[in-house]
Amino acid sequence: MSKRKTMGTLYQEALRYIPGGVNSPARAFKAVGGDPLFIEKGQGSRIYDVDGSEYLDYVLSWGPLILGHTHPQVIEEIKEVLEKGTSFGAPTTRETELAKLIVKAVPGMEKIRLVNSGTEATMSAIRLARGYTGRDKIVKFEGCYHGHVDYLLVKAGSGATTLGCPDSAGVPQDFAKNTILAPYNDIRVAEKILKENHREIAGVILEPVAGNMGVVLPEEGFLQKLREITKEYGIILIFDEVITGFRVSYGGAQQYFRVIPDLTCLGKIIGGGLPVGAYGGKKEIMDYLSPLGPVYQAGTLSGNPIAVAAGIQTLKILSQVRIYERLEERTRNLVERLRENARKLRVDIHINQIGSMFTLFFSSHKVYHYQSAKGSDEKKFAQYFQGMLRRGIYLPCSQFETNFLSLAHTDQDIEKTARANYETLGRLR
Ligand code: KE4
Repeated sequence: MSKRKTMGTLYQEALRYIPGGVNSPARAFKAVGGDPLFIEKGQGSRIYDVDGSEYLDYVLSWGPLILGHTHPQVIEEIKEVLEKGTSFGAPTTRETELAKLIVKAVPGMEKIRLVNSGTEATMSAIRLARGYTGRDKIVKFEGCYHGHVDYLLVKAGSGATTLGCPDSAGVPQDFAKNTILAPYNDIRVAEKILKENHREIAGVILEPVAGNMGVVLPEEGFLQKLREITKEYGIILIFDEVITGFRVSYGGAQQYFRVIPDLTCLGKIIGGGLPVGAYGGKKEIMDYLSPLGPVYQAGTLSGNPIAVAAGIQTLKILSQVRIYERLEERTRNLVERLRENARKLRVDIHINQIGSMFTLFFSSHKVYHYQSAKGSDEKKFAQYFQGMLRRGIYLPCSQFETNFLSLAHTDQDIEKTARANYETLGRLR
């Protein structure tokens, strides 16, 4: 049997063939130091690296695994569908079933188109907004990340901010000139922008709860006011719910805050860990899409039977009663313990939490927009990340990402995490 390769060797080998050794820069440990772990398997709330070390997982594949890893019913369903084939490039009944489940769950979605990623969903929703209104400009908010769409990589959050390139190279000025930036949670500036440019603005896109600056909640009335103003000017309001969809509630942030957008983008959870994205909304807008209308969008593997099967099974389990209350309760318990630890140890932190998502900022002030998020102590975060990793807790490798809990996280997991947090905070320099 060949000698097991060390993690370092695996990383060196990956570096030889893959830029940075990762297929998504968000996975690089550049902001926290050291090399990324190579993961062998996941089970419930845990992942195991190739050396067999076990970690409590708060990344959960960056959000999709709200049921935890390898949920038996999801795995069973995937295996059963797999036997019949992997892809046909033709309609299947399961695509209609997943579409129906999502349309019934998400208040603003009368029709939906399945795609393969969140990026495809936001890119397509914006093209649709432009095609429907005949206008070119788009408003996005600083710190929000909507995937790696050229003209949305402008003051983008997530890995773009983590790795210091919120405005990516390779995006011609010409592409970005139709993107207007606004500060998140500042309704006055947003209102001014919309008032002054409404004749040219096709749509406004935002994360209704930002997850890519770390978690930043909408201030009271922000979403409601944005809805009113966009409605007044016939501007398409697009909620990017790739993170919040089926995360903060079964109907997403739009149900949680009772603000209904014209279009919604989804991803992550609706694929149950396989590649699925979706966008949808009002029927009269969605029917502008090819083959009915003039806005083209397509995809070889869109609505793929295996991915759709994982999504259907995941949503069916999530539709059961009290699932979200249980997730929120456990998350609140953990967050309260972390706040108490920081108080006892006199460490300046600020935690934003909603549903089963939260971020612990190394900041002495409230974090309510991109600038205040960026004011966090990233060095201290890196030390914290490494200390928690040494104690078997796997966190997102960036201060500007979201921690997620799953249905598989137990009270014992919370206890272990709170203890590791206390020991780690206690040793921060
Ligand atoms: P994908 O293309 O990565 O499936 O989705 C893009 C996207 C769109 N909208 C929101 C609100 C998102 O959070 C994302 C992707 N999220 C990042 C992490 N915050 C995914 C991790 C990664 O890029 O590897």
